[in-house]
Parts: sequence; C-alpha cells; structure tokens
Amino acid sequence: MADIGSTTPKLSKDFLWGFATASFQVEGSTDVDGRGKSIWDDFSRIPGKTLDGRNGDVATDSYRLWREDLSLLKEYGIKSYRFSIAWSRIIPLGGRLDPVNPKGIEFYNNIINGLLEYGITPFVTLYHWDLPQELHDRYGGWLNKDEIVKDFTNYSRVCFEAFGDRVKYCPLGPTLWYIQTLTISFLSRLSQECTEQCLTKLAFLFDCFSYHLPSSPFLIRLTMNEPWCISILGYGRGVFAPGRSSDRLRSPEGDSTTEPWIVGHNVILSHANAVELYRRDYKLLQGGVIGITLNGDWAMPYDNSPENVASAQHTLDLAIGWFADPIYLGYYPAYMKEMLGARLPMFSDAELALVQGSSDFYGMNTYTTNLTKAGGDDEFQGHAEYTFTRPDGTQLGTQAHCAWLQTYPDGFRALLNYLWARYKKPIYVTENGFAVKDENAMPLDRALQDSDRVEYFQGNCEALLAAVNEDGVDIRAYFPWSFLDNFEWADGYQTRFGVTYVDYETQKRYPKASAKFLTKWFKDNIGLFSTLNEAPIRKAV
Ligand code: PNW
Repeated sequence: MADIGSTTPKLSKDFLWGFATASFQVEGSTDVDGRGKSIWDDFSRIPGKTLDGRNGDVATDSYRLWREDLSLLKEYGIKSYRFSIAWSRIIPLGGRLDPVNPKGIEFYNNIINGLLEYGITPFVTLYHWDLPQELHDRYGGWLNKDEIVKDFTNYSRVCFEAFGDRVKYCPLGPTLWYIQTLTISFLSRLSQECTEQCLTKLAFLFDCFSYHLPSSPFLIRLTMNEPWCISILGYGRGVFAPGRSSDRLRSPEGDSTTEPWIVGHNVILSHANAVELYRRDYKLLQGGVIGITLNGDWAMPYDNSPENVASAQHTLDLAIGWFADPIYLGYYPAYMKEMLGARLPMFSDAELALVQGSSDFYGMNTYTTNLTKAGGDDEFQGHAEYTFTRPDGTQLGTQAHCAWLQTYPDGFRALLNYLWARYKKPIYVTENGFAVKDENAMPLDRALQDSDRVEYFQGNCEALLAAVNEDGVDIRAYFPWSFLDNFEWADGYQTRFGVTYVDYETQKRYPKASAKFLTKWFKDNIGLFSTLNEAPIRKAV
C-alpha cells in the first residue's frame, strides 16, 4: 500500500527540537580570555564537595572545541540548540558597575552566528548556576535582593544588547525588521498619542508574524534554569554551590530554614525584572520570546490513602508551584504559605505586577516520576517521602545511574497534562534525559549501545506525541539533556547524561545509539504542516 504521508498524526513543522548544555558543564577554559571566577569554580575545589574532587577546569573543552561541536550539531540535524551564557565571561566581576569583557561577548557571538549559519535556532539561557564569585563575596549573591536584582538585570541588558539583534538573519527578517523600524520611528514621533497598550499590541502582532515564519532562527531567551535547584541545593541542602546549609558538618555558614526561601524569591524577582526590561526596550525590535525554566518531576501517590494523595500535590506545590504559581497565576501556593508562615517572603503589589505574566511559555525540565508518601520532616519536598517501589514491590521503571531517576513515560505525559491544564501556556520541554547505570565503567563500544537511554527517549517521545495529538497539550519544543556527556555537578564525570560519548582523555566525541534514535525519530515525526488543523486530510492509499 503506497503511503503518501502516513495517517499517523505528527508534530507541527514548527516544532523545535535539539540538544541542551550549560556553560559550566561543558566549556572548561575557566581562566582564559578574561573570564572571572564563578561560585562553582570555588565550590568544586572544597574537598568532598564533588565526586573524586573533580571540577570544571576542562569539562568537555567546548570553549576551545566549539567549531567541532557545532559541526556535530549540524550533522545531527537538530533545529535548535539550548546553551547557557557564563555571566563571569561577560562581566567577570558580575556587577553593574564592573567592566564588560569583549572576549566573552565574542565567544557567544561566534556560537550564535555559527548556529544561524547552520540554520539552527539559538535557545539561550542567561543563568545556569554559575554566579560570579565576586557577587557572592561582595554582598551575599542571591541572598541580597536589592543588589542581585539590579546586577542580574544589568547582565541581562548587556546580553540583550550584544546578542539580541540576530532576528535580522531570518529569511523574511530584513523586510520585517525594516517595517518594524519604520513603524516604531513613526510611532515614537507621535509618542504622546501612542499608549503603552498600543505598543504592546503591535509587538504582539509582529511576534505572531515572526513566530510563524518557516523555521525562523530568532533567539529564544530563558532567564533562569531551575530556581528550585539554585535555592534548595545551593542554600538548603548545601550540595551545590555556594554550599550553604544549617548542617554544620556540611557547611560553616547558612540557615536552611530561611535562606532557600529568600533566594527563591530573589531569583523570581531578578527573572521578572529582566523580562520587564526585555519587553520594554528590546522585544519590539528583536522579536522572539522570553521565559523561565523550572525543574519538576511528576508525583503520584504511593496508594489511595488521603494523606498520600495529598502528599503528591504538596510535592508539586514545592517543586513547581513555588515558582510557577506566582509567575503564571500571581500568588505563592497556599500550602507553602501555611508551611512557612513568615519565613516565606512576600511580594509588594508593584513586584507582583512584574512577576505575574513574566514568562511567555512554560519552560519544563523533567526527568522522572516519584511515588509519594506523606511524612518526614523534609520541607524541601513538601513533607513527602519519595520511592520508586510500588506497594506490590515492583519498580516503577528502569533504574538510571543516579538514585533519583527511573524511566516512566506515563508520568511524563501526566505532567505535561497537569502543567497545560494549570498554567495554560505553551510548553517548551527544555530538559529531559537519562544517565545509563555504570556507563562510565563500560568499554566504549558498549557505552555507545545505550539501550536504556533509547528506551527512555522512545517512551517519552511517544508520550509527548500522545500528549499533543490525543490530549491537546500545546507543546512546542523538546530538548534532550544532554548533547554531550559533561560535568554533572556534584557527581563529577562518572554520571553521563550525553547522547554523545566524550572520551575525557582525548576529548573525542562519539555519537551514541540514542543520538541516532532521536535524530531519526524527529525526522520521522515532524510533519510538513504548521498545525494539524491546517493540514489537508492525508489518506493512506
Ligand atoms: C538538571 N535532582 O539538574 C540541570 O539543569 C542540569 O544542569 C543537569 O546536568 C541535569 O538536570 C541532570 O542532572 C538537576 O536532584 C539536578 O532531582 C538534580 C536534580 C534534578 C535536576
């Protein structure tokens, strides 16, 4: 039977997919070209903080090997690449009065221009955990609201200024850009009459237009990666930089009962201020979208007991609602207010006006599903305990190298549905991935046959397709974590998340079976049409 376009529903042709990385995990070259130190440089040097005492000095050497990396991305045929900018390469000392480093700007310009030449959309994260050490030393970094909000907003401005003009490169870009420029200069002459509302409407129109350009290579901006990890792992559990905690065996300083909540609040405000700046001064000219990305795994009650059912929602409130509720709905979750009382900082009315609506999409990093039981005193999990063992003793899925990760595609689909129903924003899956058990100890040829990772991605890709086509969830992007094996933070280099194997002796890259699987899957499952509704009826003949 000839098949002219299968009847199987596909993803829209605008669907973005690609691989993700983060600056500190891949770049290395930490002391060249004027880069300042970040909190991870110092933290990883404290004995006992990372597995085998490893650090990011070399990582995957991507600062030097960026051309090779871009060629491999092109070979993979991805549509978009998610990477992060190292704040301390752009402003080595971090602050608003500190000098900008042209070498840092040049490095990311090379990457952005290289991607655009290959027709790959840059998806940029401004902050993926590598705070300039100087800001931490000077005034306490994320703990100091007034300073950090201003410094993060300034750093964002430098990035919007330096990298945001690339919309001009899209095929219809020059025309679109010309029309925009003319309209804006006309309006600014009439600025008395032109209300903010009218400018916003106009920006929206341009945005719709540019969004629907065929694979328009505009920059997509993320302010922050995973505020829960920044706050809880950095200032509560003390296992990530800067390593603060009340546990004196772990850290000489810190207060896990108050600091994580202050840091989370300040991260939200810094994000919101950067977004406001972008929308006010850059969006009209640069187009594109801006948002935040949150980590959060699906939570399923261990059994039907009312307290365990409640614990699943408390887990979601803590992991996701803490940030998503204020940003998309305008308030902190009631459960958190009740649990934390006066320890949860409050937003002023003016702050809330900035925070609510400050993300154009829902940026979703997710890895697994936890079965939750009520109990325990862990505030950071919403007083819930997690397990992968069902009441009948079976495991939820395939175990990864990390204790916290098992495969469970139904949970991925359920979480997509939950987020769409609750926040009603298009979803960009900005991270999803699997570390194969003991991969680091395997000979190369076995490591390249990463069948557990293929199983993970196959399950989740099918779940994603079903969420789009059967459940009607608006999902616009999917970024497997990660392009390369890399520095897995406190777990050093033994945990490998890459779809590309990195030999750390030679820095040679080898595509794993999962890279080939994903490349083929997206080739087969991205359709020819913008939306399924617009597609002509396709029949199998
Ligand atoms: C994410 N957990 O972090 C990060 O964005 C990446 O940089 C990282 O490499 C990746 O996931 C894999 O770990 C997480 O403990 C770190 O649940 C820890 C957890 C979740 C996400």
